[in-house]
Amino acid sequence: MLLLAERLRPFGLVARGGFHPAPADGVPALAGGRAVGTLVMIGNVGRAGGDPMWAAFAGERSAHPGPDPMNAWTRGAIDPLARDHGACALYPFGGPPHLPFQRWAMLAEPVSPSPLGLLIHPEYGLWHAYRAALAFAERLDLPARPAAASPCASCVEKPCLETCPVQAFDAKGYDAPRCALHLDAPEGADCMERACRARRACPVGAERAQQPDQALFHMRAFRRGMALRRGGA
Ligand code: B12
Repeated sequence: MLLLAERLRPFGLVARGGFHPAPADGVPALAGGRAVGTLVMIGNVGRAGGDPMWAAFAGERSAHPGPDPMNAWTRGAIDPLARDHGACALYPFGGPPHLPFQRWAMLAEPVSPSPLGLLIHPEYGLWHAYRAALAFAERLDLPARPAAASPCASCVEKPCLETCPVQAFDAKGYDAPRCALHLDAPEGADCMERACRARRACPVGAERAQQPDQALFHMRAFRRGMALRRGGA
């Protein structure tokens, strides 16, 4: 695992725990139908002053001129590493169908669903994501998953549910088309340029929020994805 951490560091990525999958966890079998013995989650975590993954990606962005530069960059980082470790690389993108990364994340580390649908981490808050998972045939020794209560359980005011300018979030879920319409309008500039206002309203790990260049990149990707779903450009 130490070697893995060293290989991930230049990309600003980190190993985010792992677990030994059960058949119900939806982890695809390896080539030849062999069951996965260990799944290790890989992702990025925001830091005050900037997300190290963003810094690494930004330096290589021009090498990936296609429509999904971060996904292409991620494959470029993870595929060789998986090969060298004798693992199979799985990715959160490329669906539908989507691999259940959020379900896997909850088995690997102390994250839990926030009212926004994003998983919240007790330290990183909402400022983290998953970029890949490494599937090993072997049942590797793993440290025990630390237990931690969800910060949302003791949050009385729930500012995340009060802050969206178009009330795209409520107890029933996330109205993504409503959110995207707002982002298309001039009034959406604040969410576009500084990241989702509801996400920023959460006090947990707030100092780790994305810097404007990273926020704009992700929000543009989200808006482009929503336009494609609508059949737009
Ligand atoms: C489709 C998708 C979307 C869709 C629809 C999401 C939706 N809520 O309907 C759209 C395009 C709208 C979207 C948007 C965004 N997404 Co998205 N998305 C996905 C994707 C590719 C698939 C999700 C899915 O359908 N999985 C299939 C199901 C079967 O998997 P599952 O893990 O078992 O699903 C469980 C969770 O979804 C969970 N769950 C989800 N919502 C809720 C809500 C509650 C209340 C509860 C209890 C549980 C819960 O319950 C499910 C059952 O176990 C995932 C990546 C992935 N492969 O998981 C990213 C992912 C969920 N998205 C992510 C992110 C960050 C975003 C954005 C914030 C990106 C951005 N712009 O910065 C935006 C949100 C826009 C905003 N306001 O900022 C991250 C979330 C990381 C985290 N901290 O949890 C993921 C995991 C991708 C990643 N690279 O890490 N997304």
